[in-house]
Amino acid sequence: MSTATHCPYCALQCATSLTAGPSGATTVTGRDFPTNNGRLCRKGWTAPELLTAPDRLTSPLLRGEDGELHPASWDEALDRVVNGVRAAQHAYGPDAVGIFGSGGLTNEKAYTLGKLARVALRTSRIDYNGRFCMSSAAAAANRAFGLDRGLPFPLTDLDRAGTVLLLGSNVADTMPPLVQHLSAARAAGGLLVVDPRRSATATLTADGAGQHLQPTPGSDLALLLGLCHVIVHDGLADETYVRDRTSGYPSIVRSVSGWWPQRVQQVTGVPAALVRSTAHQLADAARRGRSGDNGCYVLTGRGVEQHVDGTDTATAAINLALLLGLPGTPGNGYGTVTGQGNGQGGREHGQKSDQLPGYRSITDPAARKHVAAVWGVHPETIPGPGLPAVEMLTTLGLPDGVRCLLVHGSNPAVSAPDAGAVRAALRRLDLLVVADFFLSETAAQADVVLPVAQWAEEEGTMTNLEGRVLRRRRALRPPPGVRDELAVLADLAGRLGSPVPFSDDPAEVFAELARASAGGRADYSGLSYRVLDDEDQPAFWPYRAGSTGTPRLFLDRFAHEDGRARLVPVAVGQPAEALARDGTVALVSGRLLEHYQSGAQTRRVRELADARPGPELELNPVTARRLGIPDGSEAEVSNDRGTVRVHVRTTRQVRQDTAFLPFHFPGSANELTSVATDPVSGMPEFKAAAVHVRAVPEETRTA
Ligand SMILES: Nc1nc2c(c(=O)[nH]1)N[C@H]1C(S)=C(S)[C@@H](COP(=O)(O)OP(=O)(O)OC[C@H]3O[C@@H](n4cnc5c(=O)[nH]c(N)nc54)[C@H](O)[C@@H]3O)O[C@H]1N2
Ligand SMILES: Nc1nc2c(c(=O)[nH]1)N[C@H]1C(S)=C(S)[C@@H](COP(=O)(O)OP(=O)(O)OC[C@H]3O[C@@H](n4cnc5c(=O)[nH]c(N)nc54)[C@H](O)[C@@H]3O)O[C@H]1N2
Ligand code: SF4
Ligand SMILES: [Mo]
Repeated sequence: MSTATHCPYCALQCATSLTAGPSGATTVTGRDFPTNNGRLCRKGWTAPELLTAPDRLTSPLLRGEDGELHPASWDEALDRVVNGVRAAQHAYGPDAVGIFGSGGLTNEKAYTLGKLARVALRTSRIDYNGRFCMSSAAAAANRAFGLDRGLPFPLTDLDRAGTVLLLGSNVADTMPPLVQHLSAARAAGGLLVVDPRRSATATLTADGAGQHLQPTPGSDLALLLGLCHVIVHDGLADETYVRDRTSGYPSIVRSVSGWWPQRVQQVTGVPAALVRSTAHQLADAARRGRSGDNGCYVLTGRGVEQHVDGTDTATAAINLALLLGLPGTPGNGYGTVTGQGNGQGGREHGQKSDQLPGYRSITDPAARKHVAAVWGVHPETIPGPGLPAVEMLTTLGLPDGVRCLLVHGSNPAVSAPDAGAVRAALRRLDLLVVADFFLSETAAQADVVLPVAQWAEEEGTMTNLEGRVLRRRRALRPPPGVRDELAVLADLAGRLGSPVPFSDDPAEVFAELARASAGGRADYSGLSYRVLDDEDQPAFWPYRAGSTGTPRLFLDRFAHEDGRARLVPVAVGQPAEALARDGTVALVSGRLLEHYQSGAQTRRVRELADARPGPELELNPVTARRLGIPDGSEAEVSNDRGTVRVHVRTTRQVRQDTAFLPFHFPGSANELTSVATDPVSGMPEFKAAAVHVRAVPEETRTA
C-alpha cells in the first residue's frame, strides 16, 4: 500500500508516494503535484534510507556520572527533564528554561512548542532556527505589506514569467524541481541571477537565457538602490500603481538619488551598463505582465537576506518591485523563496520569541486575550517577548540566562553562527535536552536525548513556500523505543503540571491551532484535516472559516490598515566586518545540492555522503596562485573566531576577492561566521566573513 505524502526536507515540499516494502525498506516516488510535477531532487529520492539508518536513536539516552550517554527508559528520561526544569526555575525563575524550535517541525509541533513554553513552562525564552533563515525577508515583508507569506502567489504563476530576477538564491541546487518553472523566462532570455558566485543557477543564464550579475558579497543593497535609481530617473516606474497602492514615494526618490549606475559599479563591481539594461529589462517585462503575459518577478533568497543589513536589502528589493508595480498584480510578482520544509508555517504558530499563533504579536493585548481564551488561561499569565535566537544562545548557562534548554529540530552546534562559541555555551548549561532521530553534534552534548518519530512515521501538516497547507501522512510505525514527538510534548506538559490539557492527537491539535489563528494574519480557521485531505482544493492561507483560501494575496489591497504598501527608504550602512582588506578574502557560505543544513540527516545517506564527503573551499585560481595553494591541497581558513582545515577546489565560479564554503559539516563555515545580527530581524551575518586563507605546510597536512 502506498501513502501520499511530502518530502522531509525543503520548503518546496515535493509530493511523494511512500511504499513500505515487505523487507522493511520503504521506497519513494515523485507524485504529480503543481510544484514538483512528479520530480524530486537527489535528497528527496534517498530520504527513506534514514528511516532504517543503523545509527538511528531507538532509546532515550541519559548522561551518567561517568560523563557518557547511556540508554534509559522514557520515564527516567522525562523525569530527568522535569526535575531539571524545576530546579532551574526554582533557582533562577521561569526564564531560566528555554526552547529552541525549528522550521522543520510540523505546524502542530511548532504550535505545541509555543504553547508549552507560555503555558506549561511560563517562560518567554523560546525562539527557533527560522531566525537564521526567514527572519529578514519576513521583517521586510511585514514592514512593507503588513503580511509575510513567502510567495504571495502559486509557484505555477512563474510558468508564464518573461523575466525573473533571482537575488541571492541558488534554486538549481537548493530546490532543483523548481527550475522547471523558470523555463519560460529562460526561453525569453529573462533569467537574471544576482550572486557573487557563478552558482549552478547563475550557470542557467548561459547561452542567451539571461544575465548573471556578480556583485561583491554583501553589496546587494547598493545594487538595488542603483536599479531603483534607473527606474525613477528614466521614468520607468508604474506611476498609477505607485499613486494608488503605495505610500512613501517621495522618500524613495530621495534615497536612491545618489545611486547612479557608475557609482553602483564602483561599489558592487557590476558594470554600469548592466545595471541600466537590467532596470529597463525589468520595467519592460512588468509592462507586459500588466497586459497579461511574460511578466516580471523579483525573488530573494538567503544570499541577500543573511546579512546584518538583510532586512534593508530585502526592503530595497521590495521597493524595486513596488516601483515596477509587481506585488498584487496578476502576471507579475514579488516573493522570497522560503527554505525549510515548514519554514512558512514555522513562522506563524507561535515558536518565535515575539509571537503568538496566527502570526500575532505577543505584545498586542487583543491577541493575548484571543489566544489565552483558546488555551484556557488568563492573558496576564502569558509571558512577554523573549530573545531572538542568536541572543538567546549567547545567554546559555549565564547566571541570568537560560540554564536549561530544550532543542527540537535543530543542530546549532553546527548551524549557528560562531558555532565554537555555541558549543561552549551549550556546555555551560545545567541541562540540555535534545529531541532528534540521530545523535547530532548538538545531541552528542546533551544530558537527555529523546528519540522521536521521523516524518514518515507521524501525522501532521506543513505550509510550503507558497503558503499552501499540506498533509504529511504516516506511512509506517516508528521503531520500538521511538515516540511520536507531539505525544512527547503533551506528556511533558502533563508532567510539568500544565494548568490546561495538551492533546497528542494531530487532528485535534490542528483544530485548536486553527481556532487560535482565527482573525490573525495567518488565518487557518477554515481548515481541518478533512478539508486538507482533498488536494484538488488547494489550501492557501489566509483560509478563513467559510472561505476557500487565498492563492493570490494583495490583489485589491495590502494588509496595512490603509490598504497601501509602504515604500521604506533604506541606505547602505557599514558591513559587519571589513571584507577583502589586509589580505583577507570574503568567505561566502551556503549550500550544496547533496546535503541538507547541518548535514545531520544527509551525511548519514550513503549516496550523498559518497558524493560530498566533506567541505571543500572554492577559491579562484588567481587567488589560489597568489596564496601559493595548489588545487586539491589543504588550506587553513581562519579568523578570530576559529580555524578550519579544508581541501581547496579552484574554480573561476567565485570572484578573486571571495571564497565559498558550505556549512553542512562540523568544522566548516560556522567556525568562522560572526554573531553580528540585523538590528530589525535578528538575522546573523552568515554570508560574509573576513578570513585569512593559508597553505598548510606539507609536514602538518592531515590527508
Ligand atoms: N541542497 C539543499 N537544499 C536546501 C537546503 C540545504 O541545506 N541543502 N536548505 C533549505 C533551506 S533551509 C534554505 S534557507 C534554502 C536556501 O536556499 P538558497 O538561498 O538558494 O541557498 P544558499 O546556498 O544559502 O544561498 C544562495 C546563494 O547566495 C549566494 N550569496 C552569498 N552571499 C551573497 C551576497 O552577498 N549576495 C548575493 N546576491 N548572493 C550571495 C551564494 O553564493 C549562493 O549561491 O535552501 C533549502 N534547500
Ligand atoms: N554558515 C551558514 N550557516 C547557516 C546557513 C547558511 O547559509 N550559512 N543557513 C541557516 C539556515 S537558512 C538554516 S534554516 C539553519 C538550519 O540549521 P539547523 O537548524 O541545524 O537545521 P537542520 O540541520 O535541519 O537540523 C535539524 C536537526 O533536527 C533533526 N530533525 C529533523 N526533523 C526533526 C523533527 O521533526 N523533530 C526533531 N526533534 N528533530 C528533527 C535532524 O535530524 C537534525 O539533527 O542553518 C543556518 N546556518
Ligand atoms: S527539492 Fe526539496 S522538497 Fe523537493 S525533493 Fe528536494 S529536498 Fe525534497
Ligand atoms: Mo533556511
